[in-house]
Amino acid sequence: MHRLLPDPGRCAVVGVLNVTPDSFFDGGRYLDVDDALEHGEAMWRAGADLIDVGGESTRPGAARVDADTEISRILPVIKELAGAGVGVSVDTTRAAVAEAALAAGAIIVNDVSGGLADPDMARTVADAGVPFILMHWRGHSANMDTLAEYRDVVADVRDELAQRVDAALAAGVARDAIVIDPGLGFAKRAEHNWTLLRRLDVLRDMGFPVLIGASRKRFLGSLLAAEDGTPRSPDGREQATAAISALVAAAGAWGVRVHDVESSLDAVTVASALSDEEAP
Ligand code: PMM
Repeated sequence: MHRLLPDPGRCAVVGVLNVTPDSFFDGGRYLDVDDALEHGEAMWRAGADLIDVGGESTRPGAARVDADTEISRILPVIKELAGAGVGVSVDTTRAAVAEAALAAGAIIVNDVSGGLADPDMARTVADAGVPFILMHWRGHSANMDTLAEYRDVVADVRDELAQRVDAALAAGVARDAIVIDPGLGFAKRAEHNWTLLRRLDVLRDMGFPVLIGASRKRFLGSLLAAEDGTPRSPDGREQATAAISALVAAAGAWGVRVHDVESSLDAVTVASALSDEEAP
């Protein structure tokens, strides 16, 4: 495992910090730098292994912002958090944003496009020598829901991720710096997400740490819908998120990316006790 990748001896917990006005769950909550810092530090104190800071919403249908806006949102937050000793990843699809974030103290690049959105991304990450989280992605949020067509979702996601891994390696990213992520909800309908979660072994067999981002996503809202079909609101999806954290930890995920650190930390701790005969 790369020295900059958290390796806490259980499934890692990555806390989400979106400095955006429009992310589906925390959009608008942390646009103010002080609010963002307070929340980031609180997640870190609660035991997060990494704080993932993003400045562009990827919610379905979201419009893009320009790189300068993205940088101006996240840079002060990353500088302060990293300066306070917090481990920070940057959630961006742009090489210029990644470069600025790394210069400000981020130690990991989380690219939801797996390097596909910006041809300079993989080289930028390789030059910096930092870990690279490659998520499965087929297109920007404005039209991703139209791209959810698969022959066999598990095989297709595996093969498309393998192409992103090959491109990253070809650009000079070290093998031990790569983390893969199936990208739940990105060009995927609920049934695709469930099938991918059922077959995590296929992704694990690719030989890289696997990150899962299920936190409060739409497929949990539809699973927990009211009798009249109204989806459960994002605020009511936390217990289901923690259940997924426990289950994917038990299935060997390297990490979970979540909005609520406490509940998922408890969940992955339970999973690790169950799998460890030395535990109490
Ligand atoms: N999901 C979102 C954003 N970034 N990054 C990774 N690696 N995996 C994900 O599943 C993922 C991500 C969207 O959720 P948010 O709006 O709550 O950040």
